[in-house]
Amino acid sequence: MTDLNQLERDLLSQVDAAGDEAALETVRVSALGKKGSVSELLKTLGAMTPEERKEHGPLINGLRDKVQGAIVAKKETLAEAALEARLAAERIDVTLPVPEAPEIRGRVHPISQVIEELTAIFADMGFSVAEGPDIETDYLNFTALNFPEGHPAREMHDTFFLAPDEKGERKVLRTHTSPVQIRTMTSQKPPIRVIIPGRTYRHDSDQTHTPMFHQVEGLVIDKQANIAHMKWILEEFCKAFFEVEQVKMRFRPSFFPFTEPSAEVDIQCSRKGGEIRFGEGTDWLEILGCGMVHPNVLRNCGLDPDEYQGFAWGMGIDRIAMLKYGMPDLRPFFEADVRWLNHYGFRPLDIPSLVSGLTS
Ligand code: 2NM
Repeated sequence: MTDLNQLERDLLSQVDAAGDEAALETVRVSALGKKGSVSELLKTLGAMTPEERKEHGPLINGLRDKVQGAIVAKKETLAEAALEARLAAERIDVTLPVPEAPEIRGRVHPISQVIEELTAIFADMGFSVAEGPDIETDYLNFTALNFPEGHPAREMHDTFFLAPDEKGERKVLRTHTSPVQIRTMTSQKPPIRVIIPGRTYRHDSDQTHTPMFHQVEGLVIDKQANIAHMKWILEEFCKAFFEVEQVKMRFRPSFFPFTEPSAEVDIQCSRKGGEIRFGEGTDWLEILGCGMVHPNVLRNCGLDPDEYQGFAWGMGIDRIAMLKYGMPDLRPFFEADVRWLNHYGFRPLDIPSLVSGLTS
């Protein structure tokens, strides 16, 4: 008959001597595993008489419980010691930059950011945003806007034409966002105050032109809307967008088929060492075109020019983005290069607003 006291001392000292969790597991298997010393003893209970079992059962079960308890306790001690050792060995360099969380790792394209910025500015002045399709009818892109058939201004737009449909109608990729102004004037009653940012297309490609580019146009129609209102809106926009206290603007007479009178607008700037600054200097830079909406355009939209008048303007988003953020070349805008986007892009949570600041 096995000496239970001796076996208990042996097993408990083996548990105590185990230096790590692997050694402890070996001891556990040798005692409590299928063929372990304690398990073998438990099996002998089956062959005993009831009297023998009454005597030996509690002793063997007691031994099993004691060994099991010692192993559990030892396991905890070993785990704590292993953690202590790791904490002592590992070091964190708290001066390293914190890696960005996945949800803020992407970058917002400068054009998207600038659209958000100018939307915030014009929304603050009571404008809403309108949108329309990139593929337009010739009527909405030209005719309704007072470009007569065969007028040279149509050719000046370097239009992309789609193949004619079964009725012989040739759709176009819109050459400006102005067709959306027509859609707005024919579907909404004045007073109208909208801006229309969006993609536009012209068959033109060089250092400063891409066949697809972005425009934002604005339109105000009311009974009394006049040039003074237009000048104020454009000046407030330029100050807010370029984040300067004051800008000098120069309105040069120009021509657009859809406005009369028409003007091109320059803003004063300084150019030192290739850097452009607004609100100072003696140079001029053209940034937008504008004018009073032509009576023919109003009539084409079912508005009576004797009752309603208004003004409109248009500017290149890509161009004002380059000016504001000091980007020298237009082409990388559309090359989808993540290195460029990491440099010039915006953090997804830097949402422009006039309250928190357009740019932070
Ligand atoms: C420009 C310049 C001047 C313009 C005019 C209109 C409309 F529909 F009201 F006639 N929309 N956009 C306009 C006027 C656009 O872009 C340089």
